[in-house]
Amino acid sequence: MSFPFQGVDFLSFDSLLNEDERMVRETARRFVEDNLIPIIEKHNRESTFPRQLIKPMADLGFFGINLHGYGCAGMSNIEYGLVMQELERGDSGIRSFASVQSSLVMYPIHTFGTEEQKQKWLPALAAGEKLGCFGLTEPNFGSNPGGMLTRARKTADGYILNGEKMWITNGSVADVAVIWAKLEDENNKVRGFLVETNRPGFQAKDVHGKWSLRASVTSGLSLQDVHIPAANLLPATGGLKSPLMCLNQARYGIAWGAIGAAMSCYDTALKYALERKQFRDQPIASHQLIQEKLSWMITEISKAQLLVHHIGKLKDAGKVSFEHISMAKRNNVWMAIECARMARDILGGNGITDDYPIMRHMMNLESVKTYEGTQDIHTLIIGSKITGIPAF
Ligand code: TGC
Ligand code: FAD
Repeated sequence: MSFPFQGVDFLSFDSLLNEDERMVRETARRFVEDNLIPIIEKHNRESTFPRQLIKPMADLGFFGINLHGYGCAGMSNIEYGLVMQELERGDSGIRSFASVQSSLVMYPIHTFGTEEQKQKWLPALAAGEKLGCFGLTEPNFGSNPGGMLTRARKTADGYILNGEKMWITNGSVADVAVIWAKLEDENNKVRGFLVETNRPGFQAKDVHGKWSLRASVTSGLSLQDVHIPAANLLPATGGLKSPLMCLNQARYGIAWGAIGAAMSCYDTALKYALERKQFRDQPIASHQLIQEKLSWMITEISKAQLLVHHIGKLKDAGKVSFEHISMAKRNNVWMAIECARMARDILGGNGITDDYPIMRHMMNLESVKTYEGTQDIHTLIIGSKITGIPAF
């Protein structure tokens, strides 16, 4: 059972939003209420990705939302964040899908691609007619992608790629993979390549048995002598910094998304606590220990909202640093997991079932804590900034 969502706003956060931003959020919220919430528990149980949502999400402009031109919506970073918040209030896996398509596939093509690559891919990706994935992580190189073993070698008319990528969201449903590889002919500099997934030698195999992000596709990729034309190199990529720039876009969206998951848990717990009665026929919300948990949640959610709003404004002004984004991702995902755990506790036995969304959010958030830089890697990124000493 889930309760209709009214929004969570303790500090008049909405007064910081303009009319367009509120309207975008309402559109995303309605989409999630009408299309995602009714089907998500079934998809989560069956571990299937709800493909039927791709077209409606594309029609609402959710892919490449903060990019300009080429069929993209060209919205502000606050609007982008609010959409991610609402999607993740539904499910982290659906937000993941949108993050990868937008921030990890469309953004690199938009930022590092040729005009021809942009014309070919961006309108189709924005319309959801083509899907993409982002291959950075490898079986033995996760937090330390700079150690990657995937290699590209120049040929007369293009490149040959060899390597393995692991934990790749959308891997087996993608039409195009943004693959990061070291180019042997350029002293092993990291470059980005567009690899159509139907090329001989490219294989994607799904990871099964996940207890987290069950409504999202996660795959391992294998590239065995995959030939691509020279025109598939993303020419403006150069060094590890290029994929890390893509991660900033996605991490920013995740920082907003995590608030959505936390809001869902808080809202469910509050409504449940007001209805559920124990001892002297009193709602459990009347007990001080329950109020303490709810107070903690609303305080942390409110602080998290202010953090991402400030960072969104900095991003729009071109003044954000990647360390700012690390702080928001690290704090907000931690906050959301703590909210999920407290909310689960408030629901007692009911909290462990999928009659309520809490346990699903909690399990999803375990992945969100790990991907796009683990909690501890973001701690070290902040530590490196303030001390000047990289401790990785
Ligand atoms: P390091 O020497 O520190 O950095 C190399 C160069 O890059 C610069 N840089 C960044 N630039 C832009 N944005 C960032 N976030 C940047 N971080 C670093 C840095 O200034 C340097 O520039 P330059 O000019 O000096 O060359 O590199 P390192 O090898 O020591 O690694 C640093 C570290 C550990 C922080 C980095 O590798 C890291 O962030 N590791 C975490 C890996 C990660 O997040 N992987 C995510 C894979 S994708 C994914 O998870 C998708 S999940 C699906 C979904 O989103 O839903
Ligand atoms: P490791 O790097 O092995 O880390 C294991 C533990 O060691 C962590 O706690 C970490 O914090 C800690 N650790 C590592 N180094 C240090 C250090 N120097 N100091 C202190 N502690 C350290 N990747 C992609 O490229 N594309 C995707 O689409 C994608 N989607 C994903 C989807 C899911 C569901 C998941 C789970 C992962 C996905 N990833 C993707 C990969 C993700 O980015 C990595 O899992 C993540 O970067 C961590 O790498 P790892 O799993 O290899 O863990």
